[in-house]
Amino acid sequence: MKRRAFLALAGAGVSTSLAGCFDGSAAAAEDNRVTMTQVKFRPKELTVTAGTTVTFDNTSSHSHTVTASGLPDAADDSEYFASGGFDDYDAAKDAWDARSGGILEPGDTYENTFTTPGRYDYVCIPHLRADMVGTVIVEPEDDAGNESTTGGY
Ligand SMILES: [Cu+2]
Repeated sequence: MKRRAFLALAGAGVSTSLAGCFDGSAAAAEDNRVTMTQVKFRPKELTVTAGTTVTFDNTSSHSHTVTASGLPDAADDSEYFASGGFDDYDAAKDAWDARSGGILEPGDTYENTFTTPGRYDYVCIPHLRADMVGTVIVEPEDDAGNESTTGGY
């Protein structure tokens, strides 16, 4: 009887430490997600592996945009990303000025899959002056397994 109780306790201890691990996993899953506060992207800099889809989630009560401000050296034009699906920054800016698209209202999300390693800076157009900017760092896949078989730049 006593031994059983001890085992139960030991089991509880194991569960507790596993829960700690799960917390870590949850945090890892969050790594592919950027939230928007009043005038900030969080995290400001996010590092992902090539092929990762990043979700930008407007968790604030303000309207924002996710608009790439520059392209990494390795990327071609197809790597441009912006909420609203614009082809370049000027198009996104014009759309914002005209309130004609690309706006992420509270609760809206925008996703982009980053396929080419490099540094991707982006901004929130309406809050650029408040320094609402962010960066996604895309690293090559760890295992060389299928690396660069779809290159063709
Ligand atoms: Cu904003």
